[in-house]
Amino acid sequence: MYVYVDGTFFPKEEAKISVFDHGLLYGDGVFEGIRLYRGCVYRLEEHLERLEYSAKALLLQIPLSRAEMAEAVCEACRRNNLVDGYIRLVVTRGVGNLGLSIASCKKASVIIIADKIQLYPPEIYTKGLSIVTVATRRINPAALNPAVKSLNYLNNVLAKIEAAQMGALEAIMLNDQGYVAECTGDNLFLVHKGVVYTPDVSSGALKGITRQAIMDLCAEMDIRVVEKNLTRYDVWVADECFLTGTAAEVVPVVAVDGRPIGDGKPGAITGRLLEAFHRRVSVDGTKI
Ligand code: PXG
Repeated sequence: MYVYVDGTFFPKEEAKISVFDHGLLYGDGVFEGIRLYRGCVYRLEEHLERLEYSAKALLLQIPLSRAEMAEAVCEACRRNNLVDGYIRLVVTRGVGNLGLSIASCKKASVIIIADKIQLYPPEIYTKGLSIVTVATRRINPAALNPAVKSLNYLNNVLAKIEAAQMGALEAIMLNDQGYVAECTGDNLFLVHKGVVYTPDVSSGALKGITRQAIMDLCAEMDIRVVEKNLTRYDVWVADECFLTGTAAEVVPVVAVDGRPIGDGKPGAITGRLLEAFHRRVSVDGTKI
């Protein structure tokens, strides 16, 4: 495997960054997780735009243009002979002195890893996932807006640890007002009486690219989508629940907090969306 670091492809073992990189010292940086399906990078422009917005919010100058970044992502896939895979794009603040100040960091570093990812065992997609609500709240947007996909993922890591301690593979995180925000690495959707619901991004959810893809599919399929504040009660009484994310794709949820969702089996609308999503990803995207 070859990993891109600042313009050069290194064998996996030799791909390294400095211990003085503020990405490591302070979690000062941004990232994207992107999928490659049948030689096409899925929604690459959207991912690069979100990366640019995350960087802009942190006053982080990405050293490559949008077009150069797109080309580097495609080249990373080609170098690794990938047809289906997962791309981790990271921009760190770069090497600096000790101390939080960004002033000593002269140039951001760009890392591109093109690999495979499997978040859940395959049977989860047909049988469904059981998840729990955890006590760890989603970070307040006034402290660090979750719309910024930063290298500070401790909030999510803590929630994931809590989920694992309860024997669950994923966790619902509430915001500081007690409304559902999202899961640790996925957005959450409900279906109730034929209408699809998802928390508004102001809840503290990431503006997920898979979330948007599902909303686009709903529009095409004449399924109404409502973005609003959702409570745990709304989740418990929903007919269906599913999660979306680049790594996770579309995952049916069949139980939450020990309560079956609907009849405790993956729902019909979830199934239709999952199928439509898979049909779409294998034809859409930027050819590498
Ligand atoms: N919420 C959070 C907090 C995320 O980190 C999503 C929602 C889904 O967004 P997208 O744009 O991917 O539909 C994410 C994305 C990983 C991994 O390695 C996690 C994500 C994406 C790719 C890989 O666990 N999370």
